[in-house]
Order: sequence, then structure tokens, then C-alpha cells
Amino acid sequence: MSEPQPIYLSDYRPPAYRVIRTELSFDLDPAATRVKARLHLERHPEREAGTPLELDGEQLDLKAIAIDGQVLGEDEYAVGEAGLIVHRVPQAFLLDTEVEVAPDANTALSGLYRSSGMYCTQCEAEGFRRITFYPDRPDVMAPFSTTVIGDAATLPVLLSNGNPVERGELPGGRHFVTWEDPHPKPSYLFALVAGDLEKVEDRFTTMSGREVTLQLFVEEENLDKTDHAMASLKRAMTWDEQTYGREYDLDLFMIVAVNDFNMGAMENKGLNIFNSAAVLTHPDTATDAAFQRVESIVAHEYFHNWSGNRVTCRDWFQLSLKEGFTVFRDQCFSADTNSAPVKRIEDVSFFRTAQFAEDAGPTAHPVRPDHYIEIGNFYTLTIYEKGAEIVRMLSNLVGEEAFRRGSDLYFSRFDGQAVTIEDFVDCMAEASGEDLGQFLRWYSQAGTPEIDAHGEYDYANAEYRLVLRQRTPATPGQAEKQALHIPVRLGLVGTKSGRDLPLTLDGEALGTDAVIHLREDEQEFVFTEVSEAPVPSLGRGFSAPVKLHFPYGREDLAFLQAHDSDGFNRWDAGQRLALLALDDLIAAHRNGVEKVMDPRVVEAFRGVLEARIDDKAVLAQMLTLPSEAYIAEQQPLVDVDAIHAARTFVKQSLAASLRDDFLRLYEQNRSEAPYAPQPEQIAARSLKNVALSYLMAIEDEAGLELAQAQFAANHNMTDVRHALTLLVHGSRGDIADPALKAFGEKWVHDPLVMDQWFSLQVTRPQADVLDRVKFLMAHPAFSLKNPNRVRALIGAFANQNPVNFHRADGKGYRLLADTVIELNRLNPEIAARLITPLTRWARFDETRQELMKAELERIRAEELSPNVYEVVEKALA
Ligand code: 0A1
Ligand code: ZN
Repeated sequence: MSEPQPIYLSDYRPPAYRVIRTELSFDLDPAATRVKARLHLERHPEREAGTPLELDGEQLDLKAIAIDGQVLGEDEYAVGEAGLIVHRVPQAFLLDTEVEVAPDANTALSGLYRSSGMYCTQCEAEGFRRITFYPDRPDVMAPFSTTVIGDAATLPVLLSNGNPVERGELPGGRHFVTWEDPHPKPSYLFALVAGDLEKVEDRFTTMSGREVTLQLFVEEENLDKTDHAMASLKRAMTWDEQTYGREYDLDLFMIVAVNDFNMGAMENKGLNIFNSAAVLTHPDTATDAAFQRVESIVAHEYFHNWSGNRVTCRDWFQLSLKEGFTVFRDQCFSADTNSAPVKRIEDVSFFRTAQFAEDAGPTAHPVRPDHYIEIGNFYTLTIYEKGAEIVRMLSNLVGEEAFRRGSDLYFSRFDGQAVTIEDFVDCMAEASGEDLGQFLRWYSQAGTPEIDAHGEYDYANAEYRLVLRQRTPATPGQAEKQALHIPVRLGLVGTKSGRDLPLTLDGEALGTDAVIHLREDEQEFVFTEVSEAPVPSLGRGFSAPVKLHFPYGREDLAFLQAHDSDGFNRWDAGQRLALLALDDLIAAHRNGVEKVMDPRVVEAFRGVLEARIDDKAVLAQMLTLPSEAYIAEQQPLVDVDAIHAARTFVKQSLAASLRDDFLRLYEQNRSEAPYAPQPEQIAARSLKNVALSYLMAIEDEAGLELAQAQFAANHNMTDVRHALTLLVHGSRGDIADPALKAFGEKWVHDPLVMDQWFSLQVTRPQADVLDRVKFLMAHPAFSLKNPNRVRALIGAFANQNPVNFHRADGKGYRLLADTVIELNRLNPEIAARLITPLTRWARFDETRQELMKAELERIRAEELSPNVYEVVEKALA
């Protein structure tokens, strides 16, 4: 096999042939589905006559081909590994092809495949070429008509995009439905579903008074798990009308839940397909976090109807055009629906842990990459989450009103077109009058910018001088970096008053909270009329996706934690304070010195507990220590054992010192009220469960009793799972084991609950866990073919159990590599994603580095899919 070759953004050319209309017909069969395609094609006016017709196609068995009704001779076309070439075609013509595909043999879950007996499709990014020969690129848009033929008894439901226009019986117990999608769409938004599904129906009246039918299709046993998704959908539809003035554009909107799915969900036009984990909820089976995730994913896919479908991407280098914008939209929606500060804290915590790590690793890439081998590898945190941070910065830079004018302009100017990131930014520039030229560098430059800040208060002149210096570390293929336009939102908090001081910059009064613009490598900002010595509160609300360093003392941080008017920075000051203490303890652990708890951290926590913070969800966040993964992110060299020991020590020390406070908090926040996924209830539960984590950190009688009782009360999955996790992660096997067994037996029929059962066992920090992982891989409820199972078991072990994955004997690495090698053949997309923790070898000690690289080499020696090849090559480069 030849080495896979990269594709370059600079090589972009418009398509040679346009598709005016696409007509498909599927005769479904597990081993031999027949797909007939009739394409109405037209040569691009700028391309010369004689340009051959090139269509993408993979693993297709061509049965028939004709142009304008004339069957082609064998010398008139050629079929290769990647597609079909017809050497001579007219200027405008009809192409008929018939191919055979094998849904049951499709374990990659891209193209047409079967999941629990139902047929479904996944076409983004390049799955449509596994269904029929086609110009499978997003800048080719056409209206589709699709006829689905299947067995009437086993496949009563036959779905595709758009509206059903005809249905009927056929000989041999078969039936068909024909669907028309009037909106021109790229092939990646095509979808087909056929199965024995139950339907839940609702209605929505749009702002212009049109009636839309909403349908959710699930397997019969999941009919009681659809309420929340349906309610979320209606909220999202209303929100998009109110916030962006966008309404839905078909008479029917369908969501289907499938069990085997590579990602969370997919925004196919009018027919969203969801991973069952991203749509099904029930108080007994799903946690609060799962309810919130479902709400945000339902919204995300719905929002794509405009940001992605009506206006789509010219090519896959522009992926963040739809994903960054849509993530920003779903984040704002969730913030409006739940606790806004907590949503921001959660998003940023995740971002600073996972995206920063990606940006610092061998697969770092710009939000708009300039080359790739396998686009399936680019559905990354950088494209999605950093892309969303860039859109958020834009919105803050131009202001909410101009941002709305800019998005209105974008949607109207480019409706029905496939466009670029510049097109989007241009609309924002035009609507606001801002010069966004330098800002565009955010899209082309990889790596996390770092700002070194220094400040000095001059009593005599009542001035505060702030110096900001920016640098972006080199990333693979990008040694030199240019200065970015970085918005820094800040305040100066007076040390006497504890209040935000008025800000005057260059004679201009800016209020008490302002955004300054860092554009140079180094810039000085002199604030005048500063009446008392301040502590600066920088990067409020995480105003830019950067690492911001300021030489804060612990007193400064405790002060900001108590007084900052910005909720996010208040929380962050606490995190920074805890990190300083953790640094000392990590060093103590490494040096074999006795660990001593910093009393200032204990006092800061006591202060938080006594501060009467109204928002319980915020309070719960303020009482939560930085995760081991985030602590690791801050260390020059990751020592997983020292980090685990230090964090456990801090937790136990806080629990011992503040035990009665945590007990009180627990009691005050327990409730017998029936479960509802409402913000107030979720907040109370999170606070109660944070308190329980501390009590269980010392495993005293009270903690153990509460955890056992909470598990036994069986009130809702959030409480049950949390209690069970604490028990299983604790030292009392005599209590944990029977609970674990009972839970596993009770839920053995429910794969989504079994995923939680797998995860909570393999994230146990104790040393015996590797055997448990292997044992569970042989459990009848586990299967390597199902991505959710793989993520819940192998993924959770490798990503959420640092001390065991990074065992000094390398057996954790070996297990991951073995799994990757097997998955490389079954499901390349999932295999490639699973490698991530091994690619981070540079962050560990030499022995571990060698062990990790040896496993990467072992993977490299296999015959690899392009997906795995690309990741392994980068990791070993
Ligand atoms: N566009 C979807 C994500 C998605 C991407 C690729 C997929 O298959 C490889 C599936 C879904 C979204 O942003 O939700
Ligand atoms: Zn998306």
C-alpha cells in the first residue's frame, strides 16, 4: 500500500461539474443493498469541454452505468480505489449508476450500516462516497429525491431528508417511501433510516406562524426516555428565533436514536441522527450531566440547520465555520437556559484541560488547518471549542448588536451557498466597521498564546501600569508566530475597598470593567486616577483562549476569590490558589518530604463556605479542586503519582478541617422532591454531592453511611451513580462490591447504564484496575464494535485514570495499543481518536516516554488505515 497523501487548502478548485438534481433509490438488504443514482449534471462554465467527470466512490460494486440512457462501454470509464472517471461527457447530461453495498459488513459506521437491526447512514465528512458514486464535497449542493424500499414487516419505518411525497406496497412483502428535500444540500447532509421504530410526535409553531411536526424515533423500550430531548428541541427552536431571528424551514423535523454511532449526533437536513447516549434520558438512567448534554446536543444539531446547512462550508478546511459558530450558539443557549456562570466555568475547565493539551501536542493544528490526510481526524477540540472561543471573541469585540447584524448579513448573503471563514468574518467587519485583519490570524496560527503580565502601582501619581507581553509557542510545522489581536477584559480591584475601581486609560473613562486590546508583542497600559492599590483581575470571563500569567501572591488570590466582581475570575482565583498549594505538595511527594497543608487554602475554603453565595451551582464549582488532568496541564513534567497523592491529600485535609460544614451542606441540600432536570435542583444535587465527596475522602462513619444510604435510596441516577462511584473508588470493598454487583445485575439490559457501570469501575485509582479492565472487556455487555462501549471502558481508563494508565510497567499503554490495533481494522475513526493519550508522551519521564513510543511503533508496524496512520506519524515525528 502506498502512503496516504495530504490534501492542501491551497489546492482548492471549484468543482468541474455541478449536480442540478439528485435522485436516489435504495433497495435495502443486509448483505447486498442496491443503490440507484440518477444525477443531473452540468459542466462548470469555466471548465473546458472534454474535462473528464470524476466521482468519488469507495468500496462500491458497480453494476450498471449509463449516460443519457446509453450504457457505457468498458473503455469509456474507469473505476479505481477512490472513485470513478468517465473520460468524455456532454456539457449537460443524466448519469445513471447502480451499485451494491453491504451494510452488515460496515463496521466503520461511515456510509450505510446497520445498528441493532436498523439501517442508518453517516455521511459527514466523506461517507456518502461509500453509498454511491458522487462529487462528495460540500461545495456541490443539490435538491435530493430519495426512494427507500424495504421489507414491510421488519422495516415499517422508512425515512430520508425532507418531506414524504409518496408511499406504497410492492410485491414480495416490500414497501417504499419517496422523500423530497427541496433545499439544495451537500452530500454530507444526506440521511436514510429504516427500521422497526416507535415514534413520539409533537408540534411547533414558528414565529411566522407555520406549523412544524416534530418526530422522535426510538426503539420501543426507549419510549419513556424521549421527553427531555423533545422539550429541549422546542426550547432550541424558540431560542434561535429570538436570538438569531432564524426559523425552521421544512414541515417536518425528525430525530432518530441509534445505538452504534461514532460521534454525538449529526445534523442531516430534516433528519438528525443521534447517538442514543446523546438523546435518551430518564431520571433513573441518566445523570444531571447527561440531561444537560442531551439538551445542548439537541440544540447544537438543530442550530446547524442555519449555521451549517442553509449556509455550508466550501471545503473541509472551513469546518470550524459551521462547528465553531454552532458550538458558540449552543453554549449561549445552555447559558441562557441554566446557570450562566457555571456553564462558562464548565466549558472553560474542559477547554483549558483538553484543548490546551491538544494545542501543545504533536497533533496541534490551526482552527483552519492548511492540510490534512484524513478529515475524520479533524473533528477536534481545536476546530470545535477553540473555534467557538474565536466566535465569542468576535462577538465581544464588535458587541452584541453588531454581531447580530453581522450574522443576519451572513445568513442572507450566503443562503444556499458553500462559503469560507473569511466570508463570515467579513460580515462581522462590515456590520461593525471594525478592522478584523489581524484578528484573522487566530484561524491560521496553532498553539495556545501565553500572556505574561506585570503590574505596578505608583502611589505618588495614582497610576497603575500594566505590561502585557504575548508569545505563542512553536507548533509542528509552524516555528514562527505572529502577534495576535487579543481582547483582555479586566478590572482593578481596590485592596482597601474590595471594589472594582473606575478605569481611566489615555484620558478616557472606561467604567469599572473594560476590554483592552493587545495587538503588539508587548504593550503597556497606564491607568490613571487609581485611588488605591489594586489587585488586577485579568482575562475576566476567559475573554481569550490564552494562558495568562501574573505573579499573584497567595494573599492576592484569596483576596480575588473573596472580592472579584466577575464570577468566573472569582472561581479561577480559587483554582489558582489551590494550584499553588498543590505545586508544593507535588514537590514534597517527589522529594519524600512530609506533606503539610497550606492553612491559607483551608481558610479560603472556609471563607467560601461562609460567604453565603446564592448560586449553589457556583458554590459547588468553587468547592471543587482542579482535576488531576488540569493539574497535570500546569506541570512542566507530569508525575501522575505525585499529582494524585497531592490532590488526595488536599481533599482529605479540607475534609478533616471542614467536616461539619460539609455535613451541614449535605443535610441542607438533600431533597425528596421528585426528580426534575431543573437548574435549582441540579445545583442543589451538585452541592450535596460535592460535600459527600469530601466526606468520603476521609471515609469516616458519617460519610460511609450517607453514601450507602444515598445509593440505597435509589432516588435518581445522579445520586445513585455518585454514591456508587465514591464507594467503588474508596477502600471499603466490603460495602462497594455488593452495591456494584446489584447495580450491574439490575441494569444489564440497558447499555447506556452499563456504560456508566464500566466507567466508574475502570476509573478507580487503586492498583488492581488493569485486571478489572481486561475482565470487563470480556463482559457480555461489552463490544469493541460499539463506540460508546469503547469510550466507556477503554477511553475512560486511558483518559480518566492517570495513575493506572501510566503504570510504570507500561501495561496500561500496551492494553491501549492492543485495542487500537484491533479497532484499526474495525473502525478507523474511533481507533485514531483512542490513540490520543499515547501521543502525549513528551510530557512524561524518560522511562514512560520510551514505553509509550514503543507502543506507537508497534501500532505503526501494522497495515494502517489513513486515520491511524496520520495520528501515529505525527506522534512519532
Ligand atoms: N457535524 C456533527 C458531528 C459529526 C461529525 C462527523 C461524524 O461522523 C464522522 C458524525 C458527526 C456535529 O457537529 O454534531
Ligand atoms: Zn456540529
